[in-house]
Amino acid sequence: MHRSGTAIVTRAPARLRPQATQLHRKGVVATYKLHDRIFSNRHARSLYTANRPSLDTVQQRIVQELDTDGYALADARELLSEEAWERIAASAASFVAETEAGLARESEGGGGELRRRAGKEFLVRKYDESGVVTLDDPWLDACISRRVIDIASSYLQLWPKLEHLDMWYSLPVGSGGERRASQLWHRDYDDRHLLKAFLYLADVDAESGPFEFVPGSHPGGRHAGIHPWAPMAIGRISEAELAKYVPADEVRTFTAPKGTIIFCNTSGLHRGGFAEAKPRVLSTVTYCSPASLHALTRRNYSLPRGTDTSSLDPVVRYALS
Ligand SMILES: O=C(O)CCC(=O)C(=O)O
Repeated sequence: MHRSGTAIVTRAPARLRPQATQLHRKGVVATYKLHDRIFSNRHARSLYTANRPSLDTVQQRIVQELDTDGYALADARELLSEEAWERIAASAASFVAETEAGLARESEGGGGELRRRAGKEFLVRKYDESGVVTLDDPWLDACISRRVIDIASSYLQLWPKLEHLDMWYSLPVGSGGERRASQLWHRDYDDRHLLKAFLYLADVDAESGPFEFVPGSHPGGRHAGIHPWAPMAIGRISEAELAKYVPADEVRTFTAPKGTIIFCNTSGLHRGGFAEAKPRVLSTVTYCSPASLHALTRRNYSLPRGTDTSSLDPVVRYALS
């Protein structure tokens, strides 16, 4: 979740807003750079180096593919137990049932309780900006399992922070609609040390808004220089603009069955969720560096007050702190 405003912007008189916004941006960028180079990320890197996990072959493959291409695919059951997967699938079924009941109420003139943002009405979120998530939540439990979090730390080469967690229901927008917001090509502002995972909770075909990515557009990749990542840059890139640099057949479109996990450094070029005919349902998680939480982003969830995290693995406690 974006850190969009500070007092310097919100309290500035209207005529001074542009200057205040500029000042705010400069401050945020400088804070991010300091935390990335010197303050918090240095510590997160040394924690990783001192506690390097040993990865199995599935984890190694994923990290290697992330390094080369900026994305990697896996089946949920390669990383999670059958029971863990069944629990996630059951919580997805409840979310879908609640969402579809809410949509039915809306179409009858009632509703209003579904979590949707202005400008992004096509997306219903389970938590949005303020989820209270218990440690036994099936998706959180998977995201803090060593099997998954060790992929994040090994790819990012630091102990990561778990910044964002949600389940999404992308509404069909009908054919002939126009892409908006994250349905357009963009790089995420969150961090350059970024790893998202999307777990498809229903089969995704061309009509249900597959996630798409330009392989090699992540930092360090062969296409990193196309409208390169910069802190706080949120520009969208048109299809025609992208085509100047990347032939259409290089773009990866992830139509895939239920249970597929897409790991991706989304500071690379990506888009998705343009569901024309069928809804798309997925769980998503974002791991980032501490510098991002200091300067660019805020968590979208919290643990219930009083949650005891003392018995958690230190890397997990760090991710949630
Ligand atoms: O919904 C999608 O597939 C795109 C998501 C996206 O742009 C993001 O998570 O940054």
